[in-house]
Amino acid sequence: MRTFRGGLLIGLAVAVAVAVVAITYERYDTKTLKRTIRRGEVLCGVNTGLPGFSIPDDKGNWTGFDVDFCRAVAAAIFDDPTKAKFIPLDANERFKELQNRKVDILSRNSTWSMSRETSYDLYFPAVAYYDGEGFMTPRSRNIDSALDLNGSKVCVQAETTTQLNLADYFRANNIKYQEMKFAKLEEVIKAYDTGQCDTLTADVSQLYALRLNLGKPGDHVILPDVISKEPLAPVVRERDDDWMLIVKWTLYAMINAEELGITSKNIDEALKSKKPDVMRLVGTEGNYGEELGLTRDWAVRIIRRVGNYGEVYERNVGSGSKLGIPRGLNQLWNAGGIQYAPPIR
Ligand SMILES: N[C@@H](CCC(=O)N[C@@H](CS)C(=O)NCC(=O)O)C(=O)O
Repeated sequence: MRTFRGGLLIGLAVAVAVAVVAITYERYDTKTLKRTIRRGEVLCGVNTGLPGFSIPDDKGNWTGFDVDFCRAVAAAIFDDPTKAKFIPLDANERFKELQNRKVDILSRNSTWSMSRETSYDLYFPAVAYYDGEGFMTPRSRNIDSALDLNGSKVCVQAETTTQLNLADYFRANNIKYQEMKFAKLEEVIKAYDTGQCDTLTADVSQLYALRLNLGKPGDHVILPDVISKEPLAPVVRERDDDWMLIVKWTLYAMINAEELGITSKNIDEALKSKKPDVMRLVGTEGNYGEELGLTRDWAVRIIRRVGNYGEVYERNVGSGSKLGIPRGLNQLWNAGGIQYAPPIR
């Protein structure tokens, strides 16, 4: 009886030890790709609600440019864009939660800056959207240049690059203003919409998005001035190279597909193409996808399920959307913009 009880105790101790090792491994395994495949879904940190970029409808279905990028990563890995799970993160918590492994990737209007890479131990693999900070004012103020904002009350969200640029710009131009800083986006919008402040500053793409949610969107103008560089990029943890490469090349596959004229509609024809660049992208020549830890048809999966860069841009924030933001800098390099993907070869 005693040996039976002893055996039981040893068995229990071994089971507990195995469970502890398994949990620790799951938590501290730095290989996000392995963890993602094991889990069967990509955990994606997105904005709490920004039309055109990431917003849930009343049934909890997310749409937007940043959302589609995560779906493209899920398509590359699982051939299934629905294998992306969206976790809303506000400006303050986003980088900490990525570090804490709450998400595998941040796809959330986040500006790539040097200090964010160095001080948070994070990595911004490639620029998904070239943006810059701007201003919105009520049309009734009749202001058409940021240099005429003297004496304004400017609403801004804390823990953003926006807040720092605002101070720099007004100081450099010797313009007086009153900063009205809020922790939450809802507070910023409410303060602007109720007239507590008479100017709202954010990245220009975000001004287009936020204007849609105001009481009377037509009563507000976005000034032409752009006061900063805001290269918005997905973010991953450092020292996780396999994962970083998948995120980086998912974006580059979408940009290269647009450059080569391959869309979600004509992808089957592209599979029959004899053009070397097309063949390498769609995997009928070479084994680029396998070298990434995926399959040969990884890019086909992205393009078929989600689309090329231009398709994603236009339907979410461009001409096919309520935002209607001109392509501008986000046009391809050979069409007047600066979106430029290294070649797949
Ligand atoms: N690109 C800037 C600004 C990004 C940002 O967080 N903007 C605010 C204002 S539009 C936002 O998206 N807030 C949503 C939230 O915190 O829930 C940055 O990376 O700091």
